[in-house]
Amino acid sequence: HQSDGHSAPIARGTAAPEGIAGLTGLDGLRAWVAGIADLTQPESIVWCDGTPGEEDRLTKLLVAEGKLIRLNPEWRPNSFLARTDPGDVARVEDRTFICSLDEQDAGPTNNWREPEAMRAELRDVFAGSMRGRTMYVVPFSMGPVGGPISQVGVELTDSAYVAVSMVKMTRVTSAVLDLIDAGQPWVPTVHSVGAPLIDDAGVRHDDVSWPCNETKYIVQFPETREVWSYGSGYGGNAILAKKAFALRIASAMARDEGWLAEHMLLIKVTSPEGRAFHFAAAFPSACGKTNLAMLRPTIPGWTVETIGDDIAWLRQGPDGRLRAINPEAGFFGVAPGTGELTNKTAVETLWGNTIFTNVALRDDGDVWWEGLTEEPPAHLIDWEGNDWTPASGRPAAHPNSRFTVSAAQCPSIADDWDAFDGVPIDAILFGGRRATNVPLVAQARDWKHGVFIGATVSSEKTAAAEGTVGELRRDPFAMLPFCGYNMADYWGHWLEVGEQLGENAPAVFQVNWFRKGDDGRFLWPGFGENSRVIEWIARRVEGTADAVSTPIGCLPQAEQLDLDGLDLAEADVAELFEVDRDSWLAECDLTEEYFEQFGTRVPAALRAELASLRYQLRA
Ligand code: GTP
Ligand code: SPV
Ligand code: MN
Repeated sequence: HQSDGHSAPIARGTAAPEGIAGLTGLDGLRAWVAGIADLTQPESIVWCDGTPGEEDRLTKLLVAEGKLIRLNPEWRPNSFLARTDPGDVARVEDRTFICSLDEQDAGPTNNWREPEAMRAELRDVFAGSMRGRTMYVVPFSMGPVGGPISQVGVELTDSAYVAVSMVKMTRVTSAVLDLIDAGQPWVPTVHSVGAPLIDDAGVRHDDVSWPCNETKYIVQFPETREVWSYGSGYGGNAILAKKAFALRIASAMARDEGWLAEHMLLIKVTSPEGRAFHFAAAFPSACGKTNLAMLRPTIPGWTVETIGDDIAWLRQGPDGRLRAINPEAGFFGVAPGTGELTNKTAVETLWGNTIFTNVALRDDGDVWWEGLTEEPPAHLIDWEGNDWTPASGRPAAHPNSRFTVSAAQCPSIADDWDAFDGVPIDAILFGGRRATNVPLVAQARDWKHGVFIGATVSSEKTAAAEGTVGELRRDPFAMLPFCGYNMADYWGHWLEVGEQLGENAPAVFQVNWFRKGDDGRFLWPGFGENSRVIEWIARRVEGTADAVSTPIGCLPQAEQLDLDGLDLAEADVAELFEVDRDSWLAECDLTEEYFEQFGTRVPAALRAELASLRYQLRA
């Protein structure tokens, strides 16, 4: 694999989307910026440095332009509401492309386009796409600036909303320019909302509150480590440091360099005896990462602290252990369902300095969303700007409405959340939203079994991506929309990392907070009560909790999971842990069918795990 995207020179100022090959150092950065400006023709160029004064200037500008609504500072100081175009509310997976040189390297789960053909298309749509707008140059670090697991990049965007979001979500600082000046490789990302203010005839048009384009492109070139995004202003489509760089591009880097870039939260768990553990957990979008990251234990003596809520980069440290950082510096979290009873820590984090997108506006100038309080206010302006009352019969906030806030503002943030060398990982958890089959918790027998569990994660579809909510879909490692290369090769990479780690490999668990009874109600109370499961996992890591071996892994032995004070029917508890052999055999058939599309690239070890599971289920 080509791992150095900075080797082949290109002509400067050609304005063509050819990557930054050869453009190292500050001169290289300036030449690239000039080239993109030639292509997109912005009215002006502004270099961002992430200072508070700059954020203040940008939010004031956005308010003046009608793109942000300033919330009542009495309730929500320095906070804003953005309302998107109703057609631009989530990631667009069918317009997300992995443009590897070889189609097989993108694999069957990604949309692939031939890189040169895609470059030609991009050149077309980006030509003049920033006319009349300002292009912001946003240099950012993913992870502590200069850290051994960190990386730097630059986003060019014609959206001030995106620039401000980047400042909250990453470390935007001119120190990044010093690293680039010193020759450190950086990842170039280009974003345009695709709504020039000046048309081809040179006529200037009025702006709208949420500029975007019906045609969208979210394009990753894994070999040259570039991102191009067009037509959307929303979340993962536009904040390119996040899913595009930190997962799609970084996963390709990680494959080539022997580390892991994952859709995982990170927490620090401390036992009543004061022993600290660090866990990483992969759940698909809108399946509970932010909630687990901010968990408030209901059991005495345990504390859980937040390190990250969405993305983790993991690398073997000099001591042989797997160490992880949160490459981000903020949370872009799901608003609906976030309330005092479910995630009080998030509610407290959002006290001010927050940008809300697509939530409802209260008459007193504060925000509201479903689940913030039990009873909705009598009147609201909904996410589309229309009057709303509880009788309206539709949600007031969009189901994928979000908050953007700095991690440092989180009251449960761990003291080691931005540790330069990362934190040592004791356990990895995989979870999904499964109404049936998957028990509350199970431990993998070993790393290979853990990789099999990760590879077969499935979940009911949520509002975080466009499509039908509720359908079951496979989402291996919660990375289906985020893996920048062939998913089967990615499984192989995980197996290799396990070999490399040897006895230092973390323990692996599967969890499911979402199992339902026949009557459709959740069998498990979830949220803070998930601390009971966290406790069992920590005790397993420590070697002080017993388990029962089943075909799908090791389940807690009766009495070993603390259910004290929970009002759970015995039958419900039994159902939470039920391993139904027939349904699992049926699931094995589906897994075999799922593997089919990857052909011979499926690692033999995973086929062996499937065979072994079937064998044990039949026994
Ligand atoms: P992304 O930001 O899209 O990656 O999502 P996420 O994985 O961080 O999900 P998040 O924590 O925002 O939760 C999504 C939804 O699931 C919210 O509406 C939560 O209220 C709900 N949820 C989270 N944890 C639990 C739980 O333990 N039980 C139940 N029933 N719902 C939960
Ligand atoms: C997700 O969908 O997993 C998110 C939101 O965390 S976005 O940043 O839009 O990808
Ligand atoms: Mn996510």
